[in-house]
Amino acid sequence: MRRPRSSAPCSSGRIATAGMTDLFVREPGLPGLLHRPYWSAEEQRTAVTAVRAVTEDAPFYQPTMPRTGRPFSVRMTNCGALGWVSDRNGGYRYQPTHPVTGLPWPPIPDIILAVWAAVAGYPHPPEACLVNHYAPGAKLGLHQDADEQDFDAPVLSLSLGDDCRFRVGGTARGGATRTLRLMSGDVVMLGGASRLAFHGVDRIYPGTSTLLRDWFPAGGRINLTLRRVTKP
Ligand code: MD3
Ligand code: FE
Repeated sequence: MRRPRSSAPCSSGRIATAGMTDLFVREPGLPGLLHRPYWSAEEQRTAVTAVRAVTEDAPFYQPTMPRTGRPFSVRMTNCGALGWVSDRNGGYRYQPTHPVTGLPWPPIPDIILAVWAAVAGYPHPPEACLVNHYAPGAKLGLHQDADEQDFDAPVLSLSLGDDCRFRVGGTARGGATRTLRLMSGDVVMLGGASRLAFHGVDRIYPGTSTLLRDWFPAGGRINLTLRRVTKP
């Protein structure tokens, strides 16, 4: 069920060669994408407690697609100065307040900011931390993250709870894609050539983690996506 912490993070990767990236696995054919286990089990529990506190002030809501109003199967909330939201009339955008409560987003917890500081290699803090909750059966179609003004900063993803099948391709729609299995505690960083790669979540694997059991008895996955939105 759980990957032993001592095992190689991903059998298909090879180890990069410079600086912090020594600790990452580079995926062949995906330059700029780095993937590795990051948080220990204890750190994962600390992070869940912090994210749960965020959602008490900024509850998960169900975003809808621009124009059609079709609901996402993923529920979302945010912390940080700016949050990513979507609805039928406003479309995809960043805004400083929760679309349901109207309140400012809570601050990004320190344990999450610390990952950016250690990993991102970018000299300014993230402005947005999107919190996605995938119940069993939820998925996220292939898309690009292009609602930001700053594509120089990487995007950093942290996974908590059940494993998922993550799909990533190139920067053009319709090209070849490949899949990675993301597990609780993993970090993925998308920078450089992969910053505008198409990506999505095909499915989650219910029952592969007990981390969120007390919060979501049916299981599920939480993804934290850290982004720079504006140019510094
Ligand atoms: C690859 N979330 O919220 S995070 C999203 O697991 C989103 O919830 C997924 O895609 C999730 O927009 C994937 C990993 C991720 C984030 C940004 C990327 C992968 C990326 C940008 C470029 C390429
Ligand atoms: Fe995305």
